[in-house]
Amino acid sequence: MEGEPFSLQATPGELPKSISGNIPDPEQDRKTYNLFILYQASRALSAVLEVEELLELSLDMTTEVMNTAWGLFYLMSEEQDALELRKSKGIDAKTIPSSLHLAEGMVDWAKGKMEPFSFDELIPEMPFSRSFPDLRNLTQANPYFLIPIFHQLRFIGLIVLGRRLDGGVFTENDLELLSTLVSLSANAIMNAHLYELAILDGTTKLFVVRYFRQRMREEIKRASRYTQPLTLLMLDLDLFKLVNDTYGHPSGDKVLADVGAIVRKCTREYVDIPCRYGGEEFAVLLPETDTEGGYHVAERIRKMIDKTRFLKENIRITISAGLASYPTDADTDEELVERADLALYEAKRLGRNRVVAHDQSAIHII
Ligand code: GH3
Ligand code: MG
Ligand code: MG
Repeated sequence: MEGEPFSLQATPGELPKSISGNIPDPEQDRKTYNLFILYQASRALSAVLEVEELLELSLDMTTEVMNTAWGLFYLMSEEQDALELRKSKGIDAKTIPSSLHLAEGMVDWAKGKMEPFSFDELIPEMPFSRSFPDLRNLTQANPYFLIPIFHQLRFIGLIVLGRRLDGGVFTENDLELLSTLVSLSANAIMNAHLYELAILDGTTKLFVVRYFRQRMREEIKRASRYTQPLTLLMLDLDLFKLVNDTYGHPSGDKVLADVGAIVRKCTREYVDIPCRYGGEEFAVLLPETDTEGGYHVAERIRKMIDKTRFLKENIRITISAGLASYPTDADTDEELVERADLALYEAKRLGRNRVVAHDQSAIHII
């Protein structure tokens, strides 16, 4: 029955939510069943590119295939000093620790372990309890199994599972399947993570220029094929040097991160392409958008930055923007950048904190 939680004792035809197809009977042919689950899992994982979505899918699959009441997905923090709760399923996230701090020795301990293990096994493992004291806070939730996650021998996370819904215990086969399922997930998650690292700027979380340029070439081709307009915004923070000089470079970086968040908020996810074009310069490509539409987006960004107060000193920052559209202002990506840049220059010249559009004949202010 589609949509029902999947159990290892499922009768043929029962389907887990995240895995579809006719499931072989695990009682009759365990090998075929395992292969089926892993095949479907790898297909499902390869269809997803985003880390957040992959975490959710992995936890869904693990809890469904193992038929557990609930599950938690902890992932290693950027600082590598704690496991952070990234996804929970079937349990109120407020009742469980949002992070598990790693003390010395924990990673080595986990490396020696590498296999799923039951929570009960932990109690006598004193080195583990000592080096991972936060784990005791999980006891209330009554966890059943823990699965350390490794990627190329690096400890990257932990899945915690509750009791099985049918009251059964995990068999050797379950644990083998679980290990392989989790390592498939770990590969997909790390690949997506590395991809995100490669295409996103660390400070602003906007796309890097190299990725932006490639997308711009593709989007111009697409716009030409479907005779659709496309608009490019170039934005530059006003008198930003002053912010650095007054509050220091790290504070300047904090402002850039907040501006990045505003730019993301003001643009369409998965459609528009916002990028950190240079130090404190941004570019946003707006597919299927003409000059008027682009002007509104630029104004939205400009206004939101204008009314936001930054840093603990509550400082005001403004931004100037120039825009140019394909095909009215330019035929190629280089021309588009050049025209939008000219308009931006004009916005600066006219006194900053404004949006200027380039038009085929001349620069003018809307
Ligand atoms: P305006 O654009 O309004 O003409 O003045 P401006 O002071 O912003 O001038 P410009 O755009 O030329 O300034 C660039 C300044 O931005 C120089 C530098 O202090 C700052 N900046 C550039 N990149 C970074 C960065 O990555 N981090 C920080 N904190 N500051 C940066
Ligand atoms: Mg500037
Ligand atoms: Mg600049």
